[in-house]
Amino acid sequence: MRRRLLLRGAGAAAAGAAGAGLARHAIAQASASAAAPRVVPVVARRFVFIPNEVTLKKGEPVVLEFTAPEVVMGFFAPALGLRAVIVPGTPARVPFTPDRAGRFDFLCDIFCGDGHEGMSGRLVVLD
Ligand SMILES: [Cu+2]
Repeated sequence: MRRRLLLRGAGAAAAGAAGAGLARHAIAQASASAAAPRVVPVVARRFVFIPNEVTLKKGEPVVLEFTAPEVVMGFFAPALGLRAVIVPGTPARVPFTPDRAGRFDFLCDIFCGDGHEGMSGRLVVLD
């Protein structure tokens, strides 16, 4: 339940930050315009995120696109309220527009094996 709320909150925050109402958001998704957010691919494998550091720009909408070739993985950035479950075979897309600069750690929050506890990364948001 908490997971669902977090995801919903993150989506609403991203849409709000982009200044888009629901209708505008739908239109933006339907058209492949130049304003389409930058897609940042991240692979989650035992026991690393590749890349494990992603640099973003404040105010620039992105979609973090996670894939997990091996087993189910989690992505959780608590300070940003972002979370996703990454299922092999299905990319997990996390739309996100950073609204403040800083360094934000993320981690795998689904047990994936002996190295799970050390599986982490960082989003670096520049001004
Ligand atoms: Cu894990």
